[in-house]
Amino acid sequence: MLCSVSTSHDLDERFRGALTAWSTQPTTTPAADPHATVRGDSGLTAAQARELFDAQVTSRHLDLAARRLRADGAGFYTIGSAGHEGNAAVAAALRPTDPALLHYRSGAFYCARAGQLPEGKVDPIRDVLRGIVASAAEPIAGGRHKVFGSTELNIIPTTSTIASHLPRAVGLAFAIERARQGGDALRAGRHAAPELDTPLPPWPRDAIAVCSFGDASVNHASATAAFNTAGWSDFTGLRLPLLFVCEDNGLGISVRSPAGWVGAALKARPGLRYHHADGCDLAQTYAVARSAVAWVRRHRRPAVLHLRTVRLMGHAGADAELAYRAPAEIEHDLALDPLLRTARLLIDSGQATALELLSRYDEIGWRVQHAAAQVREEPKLASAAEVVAPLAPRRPLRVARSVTRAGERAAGALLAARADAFGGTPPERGGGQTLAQSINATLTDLLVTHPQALVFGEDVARKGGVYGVTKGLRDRFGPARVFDTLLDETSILGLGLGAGLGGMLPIPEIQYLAYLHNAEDQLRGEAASMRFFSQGAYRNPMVVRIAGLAYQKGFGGHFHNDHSVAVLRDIPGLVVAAPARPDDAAAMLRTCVAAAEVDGTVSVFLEPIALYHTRDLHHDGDGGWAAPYVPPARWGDTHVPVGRARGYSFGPTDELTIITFGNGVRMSLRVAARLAEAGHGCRVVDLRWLAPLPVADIVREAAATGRVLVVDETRRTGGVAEGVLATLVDAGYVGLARRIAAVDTFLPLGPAADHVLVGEDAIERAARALLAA
Ligand SMILES: Cc1ncc(C[n+]2csc(CCOP(=O)(O)OP(=O)(O)O)c2C)c(N)n1
Ligand SMILES: [Mg+2]
Repeated sequence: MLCSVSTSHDLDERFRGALTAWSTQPTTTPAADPHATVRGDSGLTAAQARELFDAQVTSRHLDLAARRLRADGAGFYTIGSAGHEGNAAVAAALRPTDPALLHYRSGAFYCARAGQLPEGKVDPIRDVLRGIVASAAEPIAGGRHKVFGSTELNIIPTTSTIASHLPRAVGLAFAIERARQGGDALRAGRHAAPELDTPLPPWPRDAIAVCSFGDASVNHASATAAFNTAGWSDFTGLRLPLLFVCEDNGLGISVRSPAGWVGAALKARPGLRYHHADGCDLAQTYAVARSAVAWVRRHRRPAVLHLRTVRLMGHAGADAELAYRAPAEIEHDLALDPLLRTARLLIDSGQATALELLSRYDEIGWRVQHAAAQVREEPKLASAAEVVAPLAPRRPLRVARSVTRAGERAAGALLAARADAFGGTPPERGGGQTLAQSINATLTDLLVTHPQALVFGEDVARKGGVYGVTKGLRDRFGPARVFDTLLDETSILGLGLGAGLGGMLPIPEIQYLAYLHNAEDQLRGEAASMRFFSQGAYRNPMVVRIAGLAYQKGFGGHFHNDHSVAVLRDIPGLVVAAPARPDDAAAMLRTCVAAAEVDGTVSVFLEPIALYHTRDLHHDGDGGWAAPYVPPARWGDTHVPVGRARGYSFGPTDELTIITFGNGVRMSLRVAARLAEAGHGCRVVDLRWLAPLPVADIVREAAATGRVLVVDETRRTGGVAEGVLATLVDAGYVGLARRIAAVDTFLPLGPAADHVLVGEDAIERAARALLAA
């Protein structure tokens, strides 16, 4: 027996065996009132305990079914909740309107929450089984992954990346609290748009957010970021109604959490109120969860609920846990089986006999088996088109209309608010603007026209950004809409992820591209995948401004001149904007915000630092890189759609096409002017969008000359040029094509950087060589 205790069959047998044995014991307790509490002052009524027993049993049978389906080749996911079913009591302590981001072992929570809705509204058995068999009919992810998620249950699907949902949960709590304050914090900005209704989150004012996770996950950087940010926020007086639930089974796959570590680590977190319960004991879990939830709800402050659980049947179906656990240890956990504990509670409190519970267990088991038989043959996603359909749908016409309407509002109903925001002098009345000034003015306008927009990041508020790009925004709109965050990129993006879910329009800033990378999964695994894993039911619209690219004068080195965008370009569905010019930056930023609003698009808006304050193009004082600000009435006419390049033409002939972006645009324009003087006609194409690439424009402009030079300031390997050249090949381009790109290295400090970066001389040499070819 001991050697096979990990199997679903044995777990099932044990439960039956125990209840059968108990059924022969004389019942001493008289039948109790279903409204009475089952034990002491737990607050858990007998009726509730029975319902939760059902949820626990349902979850257990789903785990057993997952193993059977897997063995039959019909199921694709076996990580289960067995041993964690005490989390049903956490659901019972919450309201079904409290948004939840769940651990993959929170199956009983899911079932218990489904039970809180009117009968038949959500069928947890069918939902979960469909996830297991990757049925396209699965209601939240549609067969894209086995997740716990449901709009009816306010359960937001999470990915399998440990703890990656925790920073989002912090953001969600932030969004809930903002909304609770009547949305007034949003509207409090002096220049909010009164005629626009700020979309409020679909949760009640007094909702709280909850997120669950395992014990090993407590150590993850994303988790520590979330704990720290919640505590930090609490310390500053910011209210965050968030309950962290740690389901502590003592193991992370095969690695033990050192005895006492999880409790010590969670207790030591400043700003987090610690609660602990035996997660195998339903009544105790309920009592402690209820008190924790009530405290969070009342005080709007973060707390942690540490539940001691056990893990039954190993980590997942394929896990042979006897390889790393002693049989006695496994046996010990089995004895703590929460289902048996709840059964005992019901029997001891006179609510049910062992035989009644056994027959209930069998009845639910039968229902699960029946449903499994029905869903196992359901169609799967049948084509690449079906798989990607919800990833990042784009409606460019609506986006364009949204830009036009924002302009109409700014020129109409919001005229006074806008004038006020600009201190009486709107930017279009001034002269040519730099890139930094243009972005600053555009952000000002966006905060006027979009009352749900928030600007935040490191140093963006009081200082106005390292380069002054957000200067004055806090004064104009107040600290509720423009604020400094703590120094943690994961938390900055997490805040955006939750705020976006909560109906806001976050515009976070990452101070330097090099510092995105430690937080990149919040973009890749979380932001970009939200629509994919929820079929668009949930979205996290966001425009992440990132200062980046190279060529900074006087402030060198890799960290402030990171020019690697490969990590962004392959994130499915992510829009990557890389404006070079002030006027393009303004239009493109408006596009990104409109796309966020209309389609829930997640964009990275990559700002070339070296061009922030550049005014001239060809000669000192020519002002060729500055551009006038486009007034709102013309935003519609000057709209730049996602994925459309900008072209420039030099000279009378059409001999060469230079395809470039960012700093490369300015350098290439200068080279093109020199070539034109020498009689060579040349086109320069500014890609403007690095994802999706402007394929049609690339192909057309390349074909026009038959000689293409790609000027790519990013690294040769994985750089943008690779994408451009592949685009040309894919399109059947047969002309000449060359590229120049940066050397595959980190950038050194000082003038040595010029040895590895693309420079104007190199561009000119390459262009002349191509012209001579
Ligand atoms: C970031 C990340 N690293 C590694 C993994 C692989 N992995 C999946 S579950 C797991 C252990 C998690 O342990 P714990 O947090 O205690 O949760 P439990 O499975 O025990 O409930 C690991 C390492 C992952 N999913 N995500
Ligand atoms: Mg664990």
